[in-house]
Amino acid sequence: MKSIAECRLYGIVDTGYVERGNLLTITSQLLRGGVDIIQLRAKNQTSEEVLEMALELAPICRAAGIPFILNDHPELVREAGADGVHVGQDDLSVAKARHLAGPEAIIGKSTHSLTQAIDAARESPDYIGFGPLFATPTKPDYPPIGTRQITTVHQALTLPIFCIGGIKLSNLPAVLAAGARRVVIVSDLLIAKDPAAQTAQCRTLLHPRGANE
Ligand code: 3NM
Repeated sequence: MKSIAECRLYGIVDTGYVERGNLLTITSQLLRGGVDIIQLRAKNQTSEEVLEMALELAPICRAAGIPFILNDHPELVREAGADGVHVGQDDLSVAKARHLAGPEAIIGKSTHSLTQAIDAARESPDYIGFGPLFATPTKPDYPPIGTRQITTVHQALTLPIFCIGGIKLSNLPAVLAAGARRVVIVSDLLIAKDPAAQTAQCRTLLHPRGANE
């Protein structure tokens, strides 16, 4: 399986955008396009539903050698065959998530400011999210933090940082120019006419020299 250090393009399959019956298809399209890591984000579904969806998606991610992360639900990671869990600022600690998900699990944490990023790094997650950079309907209640602190957060921390929030193929060059090395892209991949092609184009910008660079 690809290590987090190798991952630059993080795709989230969000049930706010993808109907139940399309989950497997869209996940395959993201994988075909060359996404490096995938998360299942199902904010309005029960644990049972999340488990059922995860059990469908985990095998195709595993077959592709791509880490499969659950948003919340650390207690389901092992049963779902997932590789890790992503927790928010208001969720349980990284240590608690690791305890529930298992010692091998990848643990990610959301941060929404430089201070939160520095505090989160002290909890030793495997990566952090940093955003939202721009206003986004996917997470509407969070004030955008812009791109000015991207360089600073990379100077301050050594762990992998995935910039997130309103990132699209169209603004990805500017986000990279502002110092981002890794990004999460949700709606721009999911609502694209051709999600695999959109993913592939984003991937080319993030891995300019090829596969694992
Ligand atoms: N977390 P899109 S922003 C799920 O800042 C999520 O922590 C964010 O979706 C954070 O690519 C976000 O469609 C939404 O803007 C990202």
